[in-house]
Amino acid sequence: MIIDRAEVIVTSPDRNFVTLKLTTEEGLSGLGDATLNGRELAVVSYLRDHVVPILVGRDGSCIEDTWQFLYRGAYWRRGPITMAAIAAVDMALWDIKGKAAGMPVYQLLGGASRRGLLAYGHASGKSQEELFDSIRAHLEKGYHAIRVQTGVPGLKAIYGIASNATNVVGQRYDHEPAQRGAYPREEDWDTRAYLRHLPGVFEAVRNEFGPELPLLHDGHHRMTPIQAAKLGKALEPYDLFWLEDCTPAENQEALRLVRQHTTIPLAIGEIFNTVWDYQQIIREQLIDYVRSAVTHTGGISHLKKVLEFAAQYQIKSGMHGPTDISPVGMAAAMHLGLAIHNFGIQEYMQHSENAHRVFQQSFTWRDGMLHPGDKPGLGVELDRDEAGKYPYQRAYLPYNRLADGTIHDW
Ligand code: CS2
Ligand code: MG
Repeated sequence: MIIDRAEVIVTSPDRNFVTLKLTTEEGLSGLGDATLNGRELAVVSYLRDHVVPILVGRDGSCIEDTWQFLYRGAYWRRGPITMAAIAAVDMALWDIKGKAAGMPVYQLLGGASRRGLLAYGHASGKSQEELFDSIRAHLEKGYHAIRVQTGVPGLKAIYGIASNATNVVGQRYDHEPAQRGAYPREEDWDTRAYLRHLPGVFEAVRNEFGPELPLLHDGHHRMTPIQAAKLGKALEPYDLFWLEDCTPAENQEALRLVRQHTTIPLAIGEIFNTVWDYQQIIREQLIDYVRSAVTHTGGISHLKKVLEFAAQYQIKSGMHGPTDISPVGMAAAMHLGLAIHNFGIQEYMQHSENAHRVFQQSFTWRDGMLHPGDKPGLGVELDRDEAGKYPYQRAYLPYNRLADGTIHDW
């Protein structure tokens, strides 16, 4: 199965996506997601300038060997750009292997461990009324688990909060994608105001929607360890499924302090790239869910290793699935999630209709659960004509400042 062609396709149906397409001499093709939100072209160059020239002519059936060749061979290991590029190659090779075998990728990974994948969506609102409307809209769309993000009195713009009331699934692209434009948008932040406001919001949500609905929250790296501990304690009565990214977790030790004070489940890792980023927090059981995306963690081959390591400590998966993970990356997550034993939950934010036209997919979404489908490979095809209608557009994630002008984690 010699790789004959490797192409990098950039398309922007409502947001930018970077896709690697590998084709073998036999004419089998595979797709891999290499999208790095707001820094897309860096991965394009890494692939086009450094990876494509050494892929062509290799035996595409050797997935692990190709992974090691790209990881060890580069000498410069880890990091989001390298690992997104390797992930794209890895996904594309699993896709090809599945097509060659006539099996969906989850079968090659050991077969299904469950009927489907519980998925959560993103509800948000500036006010309680908008938030409740958004939660109701998600319930109507079939979600059985919901992430709750809220505006904070006194703050104008917060990442993850839709800026208008039409926060209906599939219709709102005004939050979370990197914003198109020449310069990143500035938002504002005040941690004390947030800590005062959030517990009351969860109390109101529980009173309105009852005790059973799994609720999640993303702290987006904004708290110090002691602030995170305080928030975890304050949220305990509302029985959250998880509190995500409570601190900037590249300081893995910070989580020890959080753990000493609260039993709230912790989820971390959407900005991690390798098992090495998880070494301490998994071994010391400082988290409950691994948030990595297949796209940003070296592909199916590497994330599977991270999740198997996590399984030894009863830590589960909670794979990243906002709209900056392309339909190809989402498909890879679904195949992996279906096969592993320690699946927890899958984030599923839903792509726009234009994105669905570019990427033809075979997954199903029923009763709050995802399933990757049974087409051979990953089950996604890319329509080149549709992709060509949407050229790349410069886009940046926002940043934020405190009232005195200090830049803060967003
Ligand atoms: C968020 C993401 O989905 C999440 O949990 O944290 O929206 C994240 O900020 C973006 O993927 C960044 O690209
Ligand atoms: Mg997050």
